[in-house]
Amino acid sequence: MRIKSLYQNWVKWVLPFYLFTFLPFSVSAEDGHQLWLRYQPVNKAKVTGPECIAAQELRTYSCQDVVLTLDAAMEQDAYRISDGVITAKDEIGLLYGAYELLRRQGRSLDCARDDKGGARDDKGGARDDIFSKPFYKLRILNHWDNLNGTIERGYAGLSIFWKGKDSGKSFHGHPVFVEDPDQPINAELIKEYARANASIGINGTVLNNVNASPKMLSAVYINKVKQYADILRPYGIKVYLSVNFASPMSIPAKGFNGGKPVKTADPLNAQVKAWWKAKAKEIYAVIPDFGGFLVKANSEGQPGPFDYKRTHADGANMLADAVKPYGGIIMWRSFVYGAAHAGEDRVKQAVSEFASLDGKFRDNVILQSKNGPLDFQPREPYAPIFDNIKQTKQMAELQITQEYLGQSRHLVYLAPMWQEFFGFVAPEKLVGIAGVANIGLDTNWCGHHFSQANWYAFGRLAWDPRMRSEDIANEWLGLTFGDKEAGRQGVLEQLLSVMQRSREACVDYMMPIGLHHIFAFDEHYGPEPDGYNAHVPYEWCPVYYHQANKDSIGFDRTHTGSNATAQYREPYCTLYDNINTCPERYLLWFHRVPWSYRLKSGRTVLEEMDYRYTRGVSEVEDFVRIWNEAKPYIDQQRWNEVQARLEHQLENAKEWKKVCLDYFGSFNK
Ligand code: GCV
Repeated sequence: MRIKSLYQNWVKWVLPFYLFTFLPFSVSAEDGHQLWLRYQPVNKAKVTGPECIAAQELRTYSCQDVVLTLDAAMEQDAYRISDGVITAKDEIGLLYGAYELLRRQGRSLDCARDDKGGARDDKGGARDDIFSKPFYKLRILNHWDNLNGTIERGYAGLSIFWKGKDSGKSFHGHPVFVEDPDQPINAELIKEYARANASIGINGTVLNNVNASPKMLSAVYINKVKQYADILRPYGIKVYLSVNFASPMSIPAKGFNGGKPVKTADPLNAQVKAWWKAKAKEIYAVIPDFGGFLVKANSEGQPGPFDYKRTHADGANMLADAVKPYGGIIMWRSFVYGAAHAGEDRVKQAVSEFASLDGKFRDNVILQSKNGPLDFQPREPYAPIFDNIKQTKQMAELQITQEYLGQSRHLVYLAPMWQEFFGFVAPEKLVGIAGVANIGLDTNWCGHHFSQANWYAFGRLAWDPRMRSEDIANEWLGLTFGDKEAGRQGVLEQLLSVMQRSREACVDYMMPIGLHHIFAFDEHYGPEPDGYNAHVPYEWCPVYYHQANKDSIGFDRTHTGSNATAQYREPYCTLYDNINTCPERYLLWFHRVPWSYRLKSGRTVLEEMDYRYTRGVSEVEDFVRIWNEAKPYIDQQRWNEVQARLEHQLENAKEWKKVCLDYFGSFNK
């Protein structure tokens, strides 16, 4: 009784009061699952032309009538939008054009400004005569997803592709998962994933970790890959797999040697070659447009051609020959250290291992290299392998998942960092781009709502690496938080400033003036500048990278030290080698300096650190302030979730500052 009367009173008095008072300012509930595709169905556009996904999308969401036309003379994936007509070579080009149209319309989130049809302002819908084509043919996500459902460096839950089951065992208090190939795939979720990727032009996906299990190539998993390929194909997305170089030693290949594995993985062995050919045939029989293989070989314990005294070229070419008849490619990673050149400065090892092999790779082999020579640090100079390889095709590997940039707990927008990279490595040098995905089963896909911006930015830059990070952020903010209301526009400008400043802030509060890899062991999240462990390779220890002692700090990579500077093209070789011309953002990366050294600011090294760490912290304080002020304009759930993470980021930034200044200060009494 009591509950009923409370309810009646609430409906009679409280609800109308609430509606009257708050509705004009309220924003609908959102959990972020829709990403930047928060279009509301309009269902009023007449769409003519071939019946395809583009037509369905436009019919549902477009505010204007659209004609779709095919033109066989157009380049693959390019589209033209002119006067309500989208033209492309095929249905995938039409789909890209449709998403561009919706993107323009979506920035205002309604049709109000377009009711009369025709051209709209620069935020709105169709502008006459848009022509666009992708800069790269290969725009590929790399998922570091394991077959047991976990994700290496994944911060947004378990894998969307692979499911495991609890083994009943635990490791350090965490349950141990094992593979469970019998579990069905989540077709609906994968379709949403496909749609999101197609909307930003991504056209390939590597479905498993580069630390690959040989089981990936077993029949049961190939069957699953086929199911994924069938869902992704209509969205223009090819599937690729990471392969374990020693797979022939443990997995049968259809039609090969009665299902028996081979005793070796030596790339020059005839049986091994035949095994890979049989495996390629088995895959292509069920996935005719399979993209090819990604390989991590002789790196961090993975098997590879060195195990048989063969070269990377021997290994890559053997695989290339196996997939060549089907149009497949091999993406061979240059992220190697500790094998053939163990003991050498780690940042030099890729060039040492690959430079002499340049020109020796098949034409369907692409060398895939991380943007920096070390490992996705908040700031690194560009990787000089891009200067040293001239005759072999190259791809850049960017890391969307923020392994070293606060993971999915810090708001760090990565496009400014990627843009910095393209300032050194001309986009024309590359044939494609790979991005290590930050996607998982979390409702909002990426863990942090703002981490979605990094997935989005990766796709947009893969389509056009000359896009400005600011324009991408602007686009994403408009689509993700909406710019319909006048008041919200000012807020979005503030958020844009947060995004644009966030990477530099992260560098400041984690590792300014060229410090690098001073993260806690293995987890790579918090600070551990004093990290040293005699049982792991020295280049996994933070102390290896800063080499601080009572007199000096920094890694001498000039001609007086490891001479890593010599791997750079001019003018960078000379510029970086000379302490007077080396940009101070790379100071301790390239130079070893006494504690008394003064930077251009006049501050000593420790004073400069103090200044930068403090600046990083106050930047995050400002981000918190801006987000708090944005509260009335952001839906509650997303606001709360971001707010909690920003508070956490601030705590972390203060911790970084304290730990690092205490530690480095202890040398410089
Ligand atoms: C997939 C770093 C990461 C590893 C990753 C490796 C790589 O070392 O910490 O998790 O392994 O890079 O890119 O292969």
